[in-house]
Amino acid sequence: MDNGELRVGLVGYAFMGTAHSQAWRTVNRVFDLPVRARMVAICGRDEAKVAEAAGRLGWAEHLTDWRALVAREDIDVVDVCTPGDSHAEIAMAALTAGKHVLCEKPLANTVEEARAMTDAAAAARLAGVRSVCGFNYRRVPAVAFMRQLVEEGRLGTIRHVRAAYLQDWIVDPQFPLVWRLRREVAGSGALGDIGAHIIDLTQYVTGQRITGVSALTETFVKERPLPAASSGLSAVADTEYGPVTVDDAALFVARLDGGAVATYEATRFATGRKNALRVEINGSHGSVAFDLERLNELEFYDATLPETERGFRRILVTEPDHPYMSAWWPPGHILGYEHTFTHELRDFLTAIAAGEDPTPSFTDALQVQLVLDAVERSARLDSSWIKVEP
Ligand code: SOE
Repeated sequence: MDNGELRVGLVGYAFMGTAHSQAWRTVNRVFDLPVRARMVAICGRDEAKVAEAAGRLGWAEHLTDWRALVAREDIDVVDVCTPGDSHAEIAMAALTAGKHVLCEKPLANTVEEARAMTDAAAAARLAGVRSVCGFNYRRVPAVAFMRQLVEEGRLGTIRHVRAAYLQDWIVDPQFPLVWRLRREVAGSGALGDIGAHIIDLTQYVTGQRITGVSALTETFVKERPLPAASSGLSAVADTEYGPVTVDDAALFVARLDGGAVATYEATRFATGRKNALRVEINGSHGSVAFDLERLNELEFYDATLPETERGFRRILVTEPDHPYMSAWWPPGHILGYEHTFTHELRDFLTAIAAGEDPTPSFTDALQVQLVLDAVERSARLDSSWIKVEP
């Protein structure tokens, strides 16, 4: 840290790199924080593309070698927005070099890698170096408020958790074999990409951990055109195809350590559903439901009211007393997807300045990885019950 300034380097400039850049540009303009972030350098393999991205996204410099970025004296924070196959190497090198690390989700492609990253984070913590995993949906104000309601006991004992994350961007069998459909790059498919979000979100909101699962996964389209062949040439007879090596959909039931039972569904084949994340939690005193397509709202059913006055009501989560909202607009002026990343950075910078560990930690993210691994093992064993390592 230099004069209350944290100098940031970001690796990756695609969807997540763009979303994070927006948050780095915004965070100190919205929140009054004890430290300021300076956007020093962005890194990517393609020189022309990363140079263009640096200008467009607001980074002072660009580099093509992440090792050079991690070695720089004038970098305090490394933000990892690459595909999963490089998370472990980059994050561990950065931690070892004494840089605070924000790593996109899922933390890694395997439990082994996630464990090594967690060990590296624990060692770095001794030197005051912080690490966090980017489960950004925790930072939707309505989700954070849902957690508050659970913590305050407004739902009583939680019995049911119902979570679904539905997309449809690969329904077309001619959609190319992009990196997210290759196991060696992405680790898994819908499971790790979007299933990881609902695993983290439900555990965060309920404060309960998944202890065991019974799962099934499916890959509906087993071969797809290779990306190079798919641009305009996909109809020609010699189009080359490659195998899809990840799941298109993953479904599982689970038990949580507080006694709740849960269902999870993650799919990229829910035709018409673009990015539909829905979670419902039922407790002895009430229920809450959240829907990402209406992310400023929370449905709340309070079973402690007289029977004649009960019913799901819609809370618009935009009051100054709602999480994160006091820094934004007057009540009723709603937020969107990108704000979750700004809130993530607000919490990360606040924790660094306070000398505290931000959440979700790499340990929390390792636990999500253990659930992902249990789901895959269960699916391979005809949906047998698989316990998740505590
Ligand atoms: C995949 O389509 C994806 O972009 C995820 O990788 C993100 O984590 C999720 O927020 C939206 O969907």
